[in-house]
Amino acid sequence: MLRIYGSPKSRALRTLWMVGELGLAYDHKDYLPRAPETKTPDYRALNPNGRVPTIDDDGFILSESMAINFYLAKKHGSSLYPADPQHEAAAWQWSLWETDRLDRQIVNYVRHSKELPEGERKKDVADSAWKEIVESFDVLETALAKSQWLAGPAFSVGDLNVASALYRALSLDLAKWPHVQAWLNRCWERPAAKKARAMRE
Ligand SMILES: N[C@@H](CCC(=O)N[C@@H](CS)C(=O)NCC(=O)O)C(=O)O
Repeated sequence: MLRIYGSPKSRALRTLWMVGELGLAYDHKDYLPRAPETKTPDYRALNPNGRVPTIDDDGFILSESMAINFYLAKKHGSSLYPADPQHEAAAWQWSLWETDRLDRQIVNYVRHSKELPEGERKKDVADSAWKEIVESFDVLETALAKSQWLAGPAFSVGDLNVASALYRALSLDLAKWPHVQAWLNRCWERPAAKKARAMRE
């Protein structure tokens, strides 16, 4: 049995979207980030980082949301895992790129401009995150102006990983990046995406 550790209000959202795409049954440990359950010796044995998500797939333990999604798509023979090595590499490229260029930046920007109580917001954190987001969205816009999807001719784990990581961008004005906006909408219109999002909201 597949067990997923992590609340939909965390990066486990990405895993929950993927299992929805694959139609997998799973047991869910709905742990919030930094919740006491993530600090126990038992959980630390699964994920020494104490973070979520983590999966236990019949004893195979894996963390890192993007790696989990590649593993699940490949293991279950899904068409979301590109068969063509170049498309596969592009899916990895965009997933790694997102982790470096947008993952924390989006969280920092939205938290420090909207989500945190006003007294806790830091303008310098929001401003420097936004500067990096603009540069990265320009890169994404150029790529998506040439192709509907990030890794080959169809929606893949590459799109899922990047679009799910951009959950907070759904609340931003993306008019300056029309191809990013249209692609993000296409991805989040998928039934499995809507289902995962409903678990969070
Ligand atoms: N790169 C990791 C990041 C995991 C991560 O930072 N998860 C957050 C929740 S979204 C967490 O558990 N934070 C707890 C902490 O910072 O102590 C992934 O993509 O899985």
